Amino acid sequence: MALLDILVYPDPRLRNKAAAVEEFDESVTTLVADMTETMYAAPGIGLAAIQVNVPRRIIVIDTSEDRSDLRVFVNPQIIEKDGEQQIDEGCLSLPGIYAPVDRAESIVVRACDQHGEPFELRAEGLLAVCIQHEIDHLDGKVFVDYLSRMKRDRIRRRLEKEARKRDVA
Ligand code: GNR
Ligand code: NI
Repeated sequence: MALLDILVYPDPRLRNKAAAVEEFDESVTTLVADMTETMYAAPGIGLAAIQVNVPRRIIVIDTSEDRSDLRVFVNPQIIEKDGEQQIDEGCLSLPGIYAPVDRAESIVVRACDQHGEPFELRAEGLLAVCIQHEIDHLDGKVFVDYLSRMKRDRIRRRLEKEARKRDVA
């Protein structure tokens, strides 16, 4: 297992679009194990492969309190969306930034696990938000894209300033 580096906004590599997994080989199970370790260590409730600079359609999520409910989504597709909800979202690629985003309240997602086994899942609430947030990453999108240009610019300047401080230290 290995801890992976998480890209920080506005890193242009967060704009890469992830390609579907075609072959469920050891590279997939190894990446899932490393992403899981990285998500729990961060700590976060989800992680998309794009955030660790691997442009493949792979997501890990655990929204449980006691970190006992790992879910793996390979090639996820939302096939149904219903209702609306808005919660303050955060992102491991935007440390310290939180803002509300409009999302579907309930979704049905079709995906495969890390071994290529297909499944469908109905999700609501925080899990549904997290799945939508992670699939956005796979399409090169981050949640601040839904905010106004002014708010996004302010966030970008703040994170750039913090990155400069880190480089000097
Ligand atoms: O850890 C995370 N928390 C979170 C909170 C509200 C909505 C979405 C998320 S996902 C985020 C981890 C992350 O950046 N995944 O891409
Ligand atoms: Ni994120």
